Amino acid sequence: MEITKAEFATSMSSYKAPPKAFSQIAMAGRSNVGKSSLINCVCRRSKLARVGEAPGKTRLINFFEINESFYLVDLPGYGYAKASKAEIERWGVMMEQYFAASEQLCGVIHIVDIRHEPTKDDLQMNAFLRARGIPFVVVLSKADKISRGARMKYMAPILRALQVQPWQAVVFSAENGDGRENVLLAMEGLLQGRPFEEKSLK
Ligand SMILES: Nc1nc2c(ncn2[C@@H]2O[C@H](COP(=O)(O)OP(=O)(O)OP(=O)(O)O)[C@@H](O)[C@H]2O)c(=O)[nH]1
Ligand SMILES: [Mg+2]
Repeated sequence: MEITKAEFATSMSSYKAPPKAFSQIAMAGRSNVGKSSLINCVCRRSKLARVGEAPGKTRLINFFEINESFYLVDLPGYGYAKASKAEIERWGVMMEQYFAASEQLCGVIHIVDIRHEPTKDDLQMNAFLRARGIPFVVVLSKADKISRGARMKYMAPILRALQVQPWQAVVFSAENGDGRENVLLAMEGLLQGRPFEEKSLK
């Protein structure tokens, strides 16, 4: 799959069906992990989704229409340490609502920072997706921050904690585009309802 057309569709603070009944792939992960950057990288558009130096940039549920056939959904991140109790609560309600109501959701890209072991929130997201039976692919972001040789060392404990096999996960950098093809394959797999395996590249 290649993305030939990408445009902002709509933003919402509480879930309502977007304009078209397209399949949706949502980006989930900690605040600042690179969800919005991943959307920009796969679409090759540096300013499609708003990216922030500081965590808590994406506050609403943002829909991007891709190839006139599906939506990429940019969700606000979790685990932002400086968020107030009220904001955390608002986030929880928004997410709960989104996952409960979005009938067209066909899968989630769960993004975690390759440099850090999963947080309690990451584990919770993982358990939530499994409990709801929502197909997901784990993407390890910011791979440009570590050397290639160190990848396996960083990946192993993360994948163990999330109970994902190495060939089912994608190592990715929005900075240099490493792993972009695999992210696209993973998205294609979610849209077609088949699991992603890196082998399928070869
Ligand atoms: N080096 C490097 N930096 C990245 C990468 N992906 C994102 N960043 C940087 O990380 C910061 C946060 O990126 P965002 O894409 O806004 O993160 P987010 O997950 O959407 O954050 P929230 O909207 O707050 O939940 C920005 O300064 C990005 O430039 C990456 O692959 N490599
Ligand atoms: Mg964001």
